[in-house]
Amino acid sequence: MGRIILVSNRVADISKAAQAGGMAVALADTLRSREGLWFGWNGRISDRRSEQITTPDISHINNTTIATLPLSSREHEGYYTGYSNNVLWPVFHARLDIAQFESGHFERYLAVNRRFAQALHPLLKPDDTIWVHDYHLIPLALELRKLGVKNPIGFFLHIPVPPAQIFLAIPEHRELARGLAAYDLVGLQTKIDVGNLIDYLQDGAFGQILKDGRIRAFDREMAIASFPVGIDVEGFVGQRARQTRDRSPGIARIIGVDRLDYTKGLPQKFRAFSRFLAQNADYRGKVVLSQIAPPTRESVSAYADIRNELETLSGSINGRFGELDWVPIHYIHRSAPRRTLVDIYRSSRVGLVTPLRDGMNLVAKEYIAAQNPHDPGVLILSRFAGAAEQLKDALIVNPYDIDEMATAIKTALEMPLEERQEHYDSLIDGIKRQDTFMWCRSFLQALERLGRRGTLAVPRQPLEAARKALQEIELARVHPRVGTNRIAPDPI
Ligand code: GDG
Repeated sequence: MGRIILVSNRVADISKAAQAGGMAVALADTLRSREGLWFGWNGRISDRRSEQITTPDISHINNTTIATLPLSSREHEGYYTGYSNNVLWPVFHARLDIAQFESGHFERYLAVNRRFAQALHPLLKPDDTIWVHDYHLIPLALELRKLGVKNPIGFFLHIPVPPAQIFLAIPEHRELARGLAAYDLVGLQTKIDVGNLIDYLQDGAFGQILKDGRIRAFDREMAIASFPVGIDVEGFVGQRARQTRDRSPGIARIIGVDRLDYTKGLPQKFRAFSRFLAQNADYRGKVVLSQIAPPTRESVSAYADIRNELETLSGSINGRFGELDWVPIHYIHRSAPRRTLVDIYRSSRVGLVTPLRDGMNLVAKEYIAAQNPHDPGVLILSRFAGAAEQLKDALIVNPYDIDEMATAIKTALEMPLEERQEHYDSLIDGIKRQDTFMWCRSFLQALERLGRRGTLAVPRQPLEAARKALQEIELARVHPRVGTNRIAPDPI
């Protein structure tokens, strides 16, 4: 069996993968069981001379080779901040209003991908399988193909794909599509993402769906399929340092854990909690919202704006409802140690996960995994998180609908034990089945199969599958007036 070559913007420290959590665990696990190489940026910003470097620093951990390169500050500004974080991240999360289409950044983005390809190329062997991660590196396969690389190359996008009309707003959308077409397999989080990408490729890049379900575009054929990212359930729950505390009677806690990002819907979440307190005076003094929101990408101005907005909002809500012995919102703008998250999740009555848009959202899965099966808490989940496609037994809400979220908070706090257990049983089952190891295995098996036989069983009618997924989420949504009752499908 050939080696696995992982490529990502940052290379995780595989000796500390368990603490990093999420997919670092699965990727490190794959590299443990098979010879491999992990290639990417080393996190350092050097001077201009580093733009000429195409010989990576090499180190070894067991049978894994780690190969990394620095970025110059000009590259960091154009490739990372300018294009990846100020264009691709907002547009793919359907925030055209925040995107900054400034000239020069795309060229820098391409140049870094080209330099990465030049540095990776001499390290490759003919039977390697290459797996590239995320939006920073869309053009990498095309740059490798230009250098003559014929190996199977797969790409996994961790963030959502926007509807075609939004994708089309990116000035360089066709260059990005051409880049995607250089992969053999493009993996996305959900069926809805697959539908969006195929829609775009047909309308914006004149792609065709072939009989076997693959897509032909720019004279290449690629398979596009969904591989929902999962968590390492046992690893996550098992890492707690002490016996987890169960919930204490008295004050019920609602927990939110989100990087402080404008996609995570934090102001809407705070407003919904405020609306809930305004409408349910009997709950004042009996419930708190604890929001852990570690800082990220602080050099990007939109992140400073969201931070200011949240600080103002939490201050005004606490000022309006708080008492000397009760503060309604605990807002923590710091990272919590990973092993304490299990404890915090488990002792919280409600998990409030309401992003405006999210590729998957692992916090939703971690919250359920941490629950006590005999007395589980309730997950409230945005219909716009990729996780909603799998976790339909959560209380599914529209994060733009403040009243609906306020109602869902009340429903969750008052849900009887039996109903909570029913929801939990069905959710934990799916989370255990589609865990992080299954995600990693199924993607690599699909890619290697494509490499060997050139075919892969993908849904023949991906657009139909996407439509069905959307309809199922709408059916699962909490109805604002009738609590957890599902909306009955229209009889006609
Ligand atoms: C991207 C996509 C997709 C958060 N706060 C703390 C902390 N975390 C951990 C959580 C969770 C992870 O970070 C966050 O993962 P998410 O999936 O929720 O979101 P993104 O960071 O936006 O990740 C996303 C994911 O990639 C994987 O494909 O699901 O849609 O946007 O594991 O627990 N960990 C610690 N302290 C914190 O304060 N230790």
